[in-house]
Amino acid sequence: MDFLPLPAPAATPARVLTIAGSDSGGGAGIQADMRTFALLGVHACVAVTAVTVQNTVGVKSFHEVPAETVAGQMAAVVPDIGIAAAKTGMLASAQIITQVAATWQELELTVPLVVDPVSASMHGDALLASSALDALRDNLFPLATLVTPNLHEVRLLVDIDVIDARSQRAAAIALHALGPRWVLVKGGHLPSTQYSPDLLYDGKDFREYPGQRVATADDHGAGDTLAAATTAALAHGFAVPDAVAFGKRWVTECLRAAYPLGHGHGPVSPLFRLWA
Ligand code: PXL
Repeated sequence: MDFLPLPAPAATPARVLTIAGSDSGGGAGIQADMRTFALLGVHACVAVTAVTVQNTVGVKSFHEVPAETVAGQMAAVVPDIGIAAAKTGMLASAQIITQVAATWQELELTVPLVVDPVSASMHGDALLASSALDALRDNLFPLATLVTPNLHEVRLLVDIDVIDARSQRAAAIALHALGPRWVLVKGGHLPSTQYSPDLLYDGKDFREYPGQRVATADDHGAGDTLAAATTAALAHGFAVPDAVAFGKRWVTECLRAAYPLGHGHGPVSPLFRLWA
């Protein structure tokens, strides 16, 4: 597959900002983002939102970072380092979401923003307070270039059960009405054995990304990796449909390279690029 151009040694790479939670198991969250950004030759700045206590079996608990510290991290890096795109992952609470949205506006950021509305781990453990859904819909979605919910998150956000292509379109329309420029309704949890069909919508046209389904139980961090690779492509100036196509190809390769780890679900792996 084609990759993004790597920066020359000692040349400053494209920069992005990830606003996300830490996964102590190293498979999802910030750690997934950093792995993908590094292997795509992108420098990632980080605003940590929460420290999760988890392994490959589940999330035991998490500790939220104070909202003003999240804002402080954003305000420290943006004017100094400069970013070409940003991504949000686990945001934990309504206070953090509200603060991230306010800070985004105070910093007058106009670069692409990918909002992955992380609500739970693959084990079903909550990573977002249920009281935070309003803040996500009202404060952050209108600032987003692209939102990337999975089917569980679609249900929480717009109360639609996606079971087929028709309901996937209905969900895209309902989500787009919340204000993001583009919506990607991910079909990874649909009951297809051959494809993992994602649907992109901008209020006008639907674009389908069939995607080969990779049969593996080691898919921890897949959503984060898709959103991170898409963000990296946006930082390189790709249009949204091309950035999504790139992200989809990248996560498919990472799923093929996923490895077993611990006693639960191993992580998708961008390390394949080291040998590619
Ligand atoms: O994959 C979603 C996700 C995002 N961020 C953190 C996580 C997870 C899933 O477990 O732990 C910190």
